[in-house]
Amino acid sequence: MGERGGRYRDADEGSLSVLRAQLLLAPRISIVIPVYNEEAIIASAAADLIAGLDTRKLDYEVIFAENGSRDRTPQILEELVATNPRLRWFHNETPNYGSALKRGILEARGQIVICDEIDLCDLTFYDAALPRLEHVDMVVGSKAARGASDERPFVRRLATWSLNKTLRVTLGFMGTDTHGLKAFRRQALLPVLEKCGADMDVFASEFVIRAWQSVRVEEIPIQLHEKRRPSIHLFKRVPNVLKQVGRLVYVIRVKGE
Ligand SMILES: Nc1nc2c(ncn2[C@@H]2O[C@H](COP(=O)(O)OP(=O)(O)OP(=O)(O)O)[C@@H](O)[C@H]2O)c(=O)[nH]1
Ligand SMILES: [Mg+2]
Repeated sequence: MGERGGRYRDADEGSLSVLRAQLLLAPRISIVIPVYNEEAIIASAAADLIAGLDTRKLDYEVIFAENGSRDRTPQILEELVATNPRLRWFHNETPNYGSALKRGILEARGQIVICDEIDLCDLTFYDAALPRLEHVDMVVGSKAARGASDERPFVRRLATWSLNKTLRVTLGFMGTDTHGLKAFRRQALLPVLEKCGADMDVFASEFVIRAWQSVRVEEIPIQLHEKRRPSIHLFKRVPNVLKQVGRLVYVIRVKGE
């Protein structure tokens, strides 16, 4: 009994000190960036982001959530993480924006998580959002709010407008944007994340819609300037988005979950 108890005590103390070490080592901010076939811009975008974060003397890690890439993105990520201990990445076989983002958030260790995109890496959003997280749980960077500007082609702005309209009418969404930049307090949003069942493009929408329903959310306008044109053909994404939004309406409105 004594020995067993002692072993348990040892194990507890061991895991407690590991936990303590992890908490001490954990950076304050985790930046999660889903990436897919980004060999053209990933190295330069990562370098610019890191330079901006270091200039601001932020305590951070960057998690590249990669899945499905068929180009040199994985090799480039491997090289990047080998040269900088603040960088991490993971890979899954199937391309899926939502599951990459979700896994990245779950792997994040910082008290604060910022979800970014490799063609944005907008540090002015970080500057505006971080102080606001003293007062709210989530800050969404909206490309459709008053004061925002969106340089994307008309058809993509129309797609964003249509999606937001659909989410407002069907799900009572109160904000103006669900995709793209967001910063949040990890502990406050983990219960929200657990409820999210959508993947692909609609995961981000479900996450933000559910956040509006249960935690303090604030939107800030952003100036959207992509470093390149969207890599995925817009129209191919529409059927899946409609299917997933339909499922979301059923789950939230009909089942009340
Ligand atoms: N892991 C992963 N990342 C993806 C996938 N599709 C896109 N991404 C990443 O998500 C970010 C945004 O992708 P874009 O191709 O710019 O898409 P977008 O049209 O601007 O996205 P919206 O915000 O939905 O309008 C980039 O960092 C991409 O590399 C995917 O299937 N898997
Ligand atoms: Mg983009």
